[in-house]
Amino acid sequence: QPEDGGTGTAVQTARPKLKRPPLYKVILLNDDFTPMDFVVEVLMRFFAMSEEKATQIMLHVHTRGVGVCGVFTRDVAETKVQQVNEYSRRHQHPLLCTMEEA
Ligand code: TYC
Repeated sequence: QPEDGGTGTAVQTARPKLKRPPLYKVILLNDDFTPMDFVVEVLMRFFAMSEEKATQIMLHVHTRGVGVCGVFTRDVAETKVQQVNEYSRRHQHPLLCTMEEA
């Protein structure tokens, strides 16, 4: 414990504990029915991807079964998942989005 210039008084050394928030991967799942161009549109709309990047991710999910759309704090990830799933349902596609801790 440091002292205050020889007075013998203990000085508080406040060290604010800065924890990084946990991050979550937003994951897109493949299915047999959702049209490829709808998936690309979703990725562009909700993840601000270029058409090229969105096409790349869509094809990855199509061939591998799952793919990461992005990594976000919990609230943002939850919102993205909800937006994608609601939008897909509203357009009558079974496309599913989920999240897991990174
Ligand atoms: N497998 C779909 C098809 O052949 C395309 C697709 C890609 C669907 C990615 C979902 O997350 C997905 N039309």
